[in-house]
Amino acid sequence: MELRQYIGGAWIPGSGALVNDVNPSHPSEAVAHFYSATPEDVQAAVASAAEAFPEWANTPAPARGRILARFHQQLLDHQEEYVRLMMVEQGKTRPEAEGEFQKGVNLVEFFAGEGFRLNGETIPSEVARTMTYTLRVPLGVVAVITPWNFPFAIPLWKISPALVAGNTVVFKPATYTPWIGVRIVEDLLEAGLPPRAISLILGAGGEAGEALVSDRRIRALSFTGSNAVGARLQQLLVGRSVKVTMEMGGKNAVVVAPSADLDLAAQGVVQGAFGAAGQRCTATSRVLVHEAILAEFTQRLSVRTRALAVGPSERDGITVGPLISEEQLKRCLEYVQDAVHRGAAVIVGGDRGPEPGFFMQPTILDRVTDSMPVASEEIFGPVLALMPYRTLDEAIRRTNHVPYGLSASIYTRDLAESHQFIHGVDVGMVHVNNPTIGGEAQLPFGGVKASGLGPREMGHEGTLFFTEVKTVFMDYSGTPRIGNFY
Ligand code: UN1
Repeated sequence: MELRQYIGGAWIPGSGALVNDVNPSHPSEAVAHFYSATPEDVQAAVASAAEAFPEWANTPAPARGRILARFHQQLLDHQEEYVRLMMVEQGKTRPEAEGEFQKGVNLVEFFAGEGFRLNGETIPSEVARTMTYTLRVPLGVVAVITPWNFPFAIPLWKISPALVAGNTVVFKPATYTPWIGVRIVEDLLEAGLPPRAISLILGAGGEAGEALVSDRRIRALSFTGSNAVGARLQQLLVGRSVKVTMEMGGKNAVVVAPSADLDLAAQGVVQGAFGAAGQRCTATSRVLVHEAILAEFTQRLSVRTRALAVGPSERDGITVGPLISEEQLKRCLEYVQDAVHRGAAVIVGGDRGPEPGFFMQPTILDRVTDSMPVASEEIFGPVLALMPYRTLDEAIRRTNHVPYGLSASIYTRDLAESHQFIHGVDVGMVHVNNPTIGGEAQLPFGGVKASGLGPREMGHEGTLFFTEVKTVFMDYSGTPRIGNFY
């Protein structure tokens, strides 16, 4: 299967290098291939989006929302195809792919309704017979660059608000998951989106993304991905008036307090640490356990972790699929070896999986200290650092000691302790008796410190990012403005 880009209202092959789209459960199987976008392809995509902008911006917002509502129905009609693509292209297990599908369609459903809610405000003026109010207007061409770990939901949570707000989009999905990107664009077009309101570019490595972000015609960038790529894109934007929202790394901690329901906590930590094979920015990668319950909790956590089944995502009973690439697998193994070298102990896992795909055993490390890289750097794989703590203040301080601030969670039955934790942790999202992962379409999603830049995504705030405020002074007095209010 050859995948094509969508530029200027036509499906065309890229003119750059050949890239194989590989099944990470069976790396010898090429699922599809494509030819990368060149900088000229990218420029053509931006030019087409710029031409399409005025007409789309002038389409009433509820009508834009209705196209998204039809798109929502298209996605539902093609559910099985998307789920299978997430399994073969990304390596998700079926329940994980179904979960991501549900989340993605919820997002589209929410943003379709935003067409009815692009409200400005009326605000009283200082001046008699003058009406002052704000309008929410679109920005223009926006660039959407998305990662491979949520190849369905993340594009939808960026493209849907961008379109409903009246922008035109140039979308670059991750190199590892181009096919899902192609299907999303096909379904948008079938739903009635004007052909040039979206372009799709497929690129290998950084070239296409950098050409996109370097284009002076883009008015906003919505990016999810690594801190390294995020920093590079920020450099390309220096000195330009481009709105930015970036969602990057995490090093999320769960605190298990003495009063916690230990089974619930163990289940939540396993889900947060090893779901999606740990390849999510919200993954639980540290668990701080009160010393009084350390032995008991470690035992329950280990039993649950050993019960996970690693293997090809399509096989029945598999609960942990592959990592995305050999490179990613090596990186995870190196973190484990480094931690052991520094004095940590592997208590579960620690090695590759048993089969040829990019599999890694879910791994728990004990005797970890805060200064080890495994306890402070994002790993993006199924590796969990287990550490004891003594006081809640200490647990909060250590939760905060990393450069990231995406999400955190506490398992406790103590209400005061919950509130102290909520108040004390420096993160964008905080959970009580819940894993560190996940989000809901209508709730703002994102992090502080190195985890993010710019406004939150999802929810109404996610829509507002893709708009500008226009302040209107409507003077119906028929007299010149005098006084101090200029
Ligand atoms: C989730 O936790 O279910 O890249 C979503 C990521 C996040 C999405 C996480 N942007 O992992």
